[in-house]
Amino acid sequence: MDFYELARRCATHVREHRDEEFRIVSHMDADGISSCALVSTALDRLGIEHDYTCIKLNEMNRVEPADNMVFCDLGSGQQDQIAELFPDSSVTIIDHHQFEDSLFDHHFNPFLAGVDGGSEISGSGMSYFFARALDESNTDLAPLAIVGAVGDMQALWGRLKGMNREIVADGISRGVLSADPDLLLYGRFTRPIYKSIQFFSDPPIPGISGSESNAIALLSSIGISVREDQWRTPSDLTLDEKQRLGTEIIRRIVSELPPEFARLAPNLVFGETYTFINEERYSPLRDASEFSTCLNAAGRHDCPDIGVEVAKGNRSIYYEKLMSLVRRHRQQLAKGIGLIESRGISRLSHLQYFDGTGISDTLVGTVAGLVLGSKECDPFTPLIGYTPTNDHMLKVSLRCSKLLVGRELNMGRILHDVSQRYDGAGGGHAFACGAFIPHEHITPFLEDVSHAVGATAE
Ligand SMILES: [Mn+2]
Repeated sequence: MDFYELARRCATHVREHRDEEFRIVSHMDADGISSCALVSTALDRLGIEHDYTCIKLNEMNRVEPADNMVFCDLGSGQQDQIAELFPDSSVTIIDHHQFEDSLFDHHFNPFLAGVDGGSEISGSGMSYFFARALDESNTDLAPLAIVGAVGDMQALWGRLKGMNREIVADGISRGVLSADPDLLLYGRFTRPIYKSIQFFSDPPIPGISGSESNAIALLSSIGISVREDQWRTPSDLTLDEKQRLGTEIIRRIVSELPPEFARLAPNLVFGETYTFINEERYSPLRDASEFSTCLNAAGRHDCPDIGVEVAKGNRSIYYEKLMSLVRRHRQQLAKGIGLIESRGISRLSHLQYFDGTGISDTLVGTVAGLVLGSKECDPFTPLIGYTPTNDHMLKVSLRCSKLLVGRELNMGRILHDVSQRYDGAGGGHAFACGAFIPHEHITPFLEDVSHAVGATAE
């Protein structure tokens, strides 16, 4: 089935019901929040009355039915449940996840059109194409689709691909975004350049990652000043300075990298960055990746609606609230890291892990990612953190270097397979994934994961 035709069908369906009430149901992560904001804005512009709710995947049974329901960034894999819970609603599904059978007539999913929803288009990308089918002039919403794609890690090797490229092109010609060859440093508009280098950790820069003074020394050794009137951010660097800095970072990384990784390392240093031109000069919302982190923080702290409102362009009070959630997020992560530093990291032959009891199950994965970049860890061995959930299971979160993915390691698949053996469930991305398993199985579970990693390394 043609991709655009699928979008048109859903759009026509929604237009036909425009005088009725609508409810948007979306996922609680950055992609889901962006999706929700996109669809909600498109409905607003048509004068369609609606409300919205962003949920966790296991919360579908808490959603109240409405005459018309639009599910985004979820639903394709929950069609049986949706049919059962909302028998009297007219249902539209806009999603990018894999599914078995399509039960609904108004189902917009890339896999129906032979497009890979894992790497080429996100939930918010699908929502964008739906919004564009509703009204061609909705191309000004392209930045939200890019936020979701980046949040769903679709720029894994430094650059968006597939259908995402069409959105980038739309955004550029509409004058709302720019896509530029750049250094892949986090905090392009908000951090002093030396901080961005200090926190660069995949792969680590020998002697530099984790050390503020060495990061400053690196910059001065290649003649880049860290301060003018105020601290310079990565975005303040000239193209020539960026090239010099990137080349030096790669040189240092490669000097201590196992040779099989050396070929891939430049793709984690140089890539493409996405700038939202209409956002203020030093706002975190100006960069796709930081915007997505802000929305993520809103979701993880149970305030997805604040993220949706900011993404819809409602700034002032919502922006202030979002920034305070981001600050709370950072504080809790720092507390989590401190906890793990005092507790220490344990090791198996091909896995490292920590007991994250005391860290919330929505944050343990992010903490694992940050701890993996610290001196306590081997950067090229996957790291697991686990913590109890409210329903008496253990949440297991795993992070590993993207360079391992380049060597054909898919941790999402490994966690999926191993968790099934222990009455659990899991999956996710190749380098960032998780599982839920019963407490009593944690020790053999970790041993099996370690064993599975060892098996792929041989
Ligand atoms: Mn998604």
